[in-house]
Formats: sequence, C-alpha cells, structure tokens
Amino acid sequence: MKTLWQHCHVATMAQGVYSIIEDAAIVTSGSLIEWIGPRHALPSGDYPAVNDLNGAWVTPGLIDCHTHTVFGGNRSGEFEQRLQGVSYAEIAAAGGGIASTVRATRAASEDELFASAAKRLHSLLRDGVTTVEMKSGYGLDLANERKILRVIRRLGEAFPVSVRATCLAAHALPPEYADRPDAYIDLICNEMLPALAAEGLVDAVDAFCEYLAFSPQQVERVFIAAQKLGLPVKLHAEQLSSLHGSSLAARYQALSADHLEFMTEDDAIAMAESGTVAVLLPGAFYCLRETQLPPMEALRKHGVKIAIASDLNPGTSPALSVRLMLNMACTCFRLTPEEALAGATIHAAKALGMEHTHGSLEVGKVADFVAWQIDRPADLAYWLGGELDKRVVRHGVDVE
Ligand code: DI6
Ligand code: FE
Repeated sequence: MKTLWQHCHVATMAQGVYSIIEDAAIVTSGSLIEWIGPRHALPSGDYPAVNDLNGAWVTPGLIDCHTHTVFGGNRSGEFEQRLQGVSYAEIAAAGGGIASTVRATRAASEDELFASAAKRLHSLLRDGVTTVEMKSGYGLDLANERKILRVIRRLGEAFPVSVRATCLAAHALPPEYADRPDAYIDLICNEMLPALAAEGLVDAVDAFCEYLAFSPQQVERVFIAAQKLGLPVKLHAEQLSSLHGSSLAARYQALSADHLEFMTEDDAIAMAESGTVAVLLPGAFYCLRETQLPPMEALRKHGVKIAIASDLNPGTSPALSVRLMLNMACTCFRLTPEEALAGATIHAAKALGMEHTHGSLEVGKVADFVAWQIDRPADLAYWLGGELDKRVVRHGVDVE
C-alpha cells in the first residue's frame, strides 16, 4: 500500500552527510521508499494513507553494527574491581573476564538467553534502532555457539528489527583448549564454521586479534575458512595493542575492523583501499578508561568510512543506548554530530554489507526511519541518553 508521510524535515544521510530536505514528503510503497523530496515537488496522485509527522526531523532508523547482546550472567562485580584499580587484562588472567561470561552462558538454556537478551534488545529499540548486529563468542564450542546464534535468529523473528548474526567463535580460548590455541582454531575452521554456516545461522565471521586473544596468523586461518564458505569477515583489532589486525582485515576485504585505538596510519590507508569500515566503540573506550584515541585525523585524511556502535557486552561496554554512543563519539573522539549520525546509519549499514538497501533515505531503499521531535539533527548526539519523543517506522509500518 502507498503511504504519504509529510510535515517533516529529513536528514537523508545519503553519501554520509545530512543531505537535508526541509519541508519534505516521503512516499512509501509496502516496505520501500518510492519517492522522497521537498513537499512542493510531490507528484500529485492518490495516497490512500497520509501521516502527519508534526514537524519532526526524520532520519534513517539507527543501526547498531557491533553488539554482543546474547550472554549469560553479568559482570558488575568486575566493574567494581576495575574501579579499585585492577586492570581488564589482570581480571582476564585470573579467570574472569570473557571466561566468566562463557561459564554463565554455557550454563544458561536457550530460553534463558533469549529472555535476558530480549530485555537488552528492547532498550536498543526504544532508542530508535531498526537494525542490529549480534555476535556469538561466549559459547566457544559448537553446541554453545549454536545456542547463541539460534537465540540471535529468534530475536530477529520476535522483534521488529533486522538482525544480523556474526559468528565470533574466535573470541577467546575455551578452557578445554588451554595452551592449545591452534587446535581450537582447527576446530573453528574445520567443524564449527562449516556446521553453523550450513545451518544458516551465520551472516559474517569475526575474531578478536589481540595479544590476550588470537594472533594475526590464527585470525588469517579463520578468515580463509570463512571465505571458503562464502562468508564476509570482520575483526576486533587494535583495541589494546597494535598487531596490524586492521591491515590483515583489509587484505581479506573485511566489512569492518572494530575498536582501532592503536591502529597506525598505514592501517588506515589499507582500510581505505579495501573499503573496510572503521567501527569505533566509545563505550569500551570509556569503560576501560582508555587514553589512546583512535587516529581520527588519519581516518579522515584517507577517507575511511567511520561507524559508531554500542559494543553492548557484559565486560567492557554494558551500553544500552546508541544515541549515548553518538554523544560519547563526539565528546571522546571529537566526531561532529553529523559524522556520528552517519556512523550509526549509512556507514553502519556498510559495516554490515547492507548499504545498498539500508542506512539512508533514498528511493528504492527500505523504509526504516525515525521521526524525532527535536529541533535540529545535532540534538540526537547532544542529549546524554534518555528517551526522546519519536515515531519509529520499519518496513513502512509504525513500530510500537
Ligand atoms: N573486545 C571487547 O571489548 C569485548 N570483546 C572484545 O573482543 C569484550 C568482551 C568481554 O569482556 O566480555
Ligand atoms: Fe566487541
């Protein structure tokens, strides 16, 4: 059905800038945008449904392109330890950190994981999110990674949101493979990825390239296995140290390399050439009290597309609001509000390989948008979280 949406201003986010249309109109047909432009240019015709947006600012639905939403337990105890000066690496070395979430996740049933993740997803949706990526990575064996990925698929069916599932089996070394990292990489490449991909549970493959996780050589083996299965790759890189994982990711045409505080200018050049998106995660930067900033100047100079995401996870970023991340990206990383909004719309879509259908408001794209009762687009990055008055439309239909 054809629907007209009017009395609004639009920030289309095409090409990564606001591309503002004042006093705009949008025509949706089913789940797609059929026409968008200034209202005075609206083609005359019969619009069976007309929606008045009361002067709202319309943006694409927000896209959270990096989350670990599905996990058991929580780690607020470690938060308290870190406040007393214990480092993330020390906690991990003592058996806490990711390993403690792996224990809790393995102990939880699929339904328990679904219920706890649903609450977190609900928070993201209330903030205007219409697409979200979720990673496995707290199961670390075939049965438990499958359990998480099945929950991710179920969340996409149960909620009005497009969900992308990323297999992050190479997140940490499971206890049964202590001191045998290469054997665990064999298991991932030869058994886990082929089985999970065959079950249709995986849209992309990620790994954690870090001195306390996996080496570039080990990550490369995972990338080769993913590409054999026809799956795109992504990488947690340069979060705590510089191993040039982001250059490795670029060599494999990764959709994105994420975190990146310790990346070099050469890494940025490699990412620019391959079109790999830089996903910056201010929540993790903040929670770890990191002081090393991602190299914004190099990223901008070489034209690397920058996305912003929550990294929602129990250890380093228990973040339940993408808009809060926009604010933190501006304050901590010196992005402009316009860059931050592009980071949670069009560039986030590219980080998921969805930029041809999502992330900006253009003819032929999916009609996922938010009509915000705000004065200016910059207000989205200005308020520190909270809930803004808005109307969320997904696939051309009101959500809520
Ligand atoms: N980097 C992160 O910030 C998260 N994973 C990763 O590879 C942390 C996950 C956790 O601490 O549970
Ligand atoms: Fe992460």
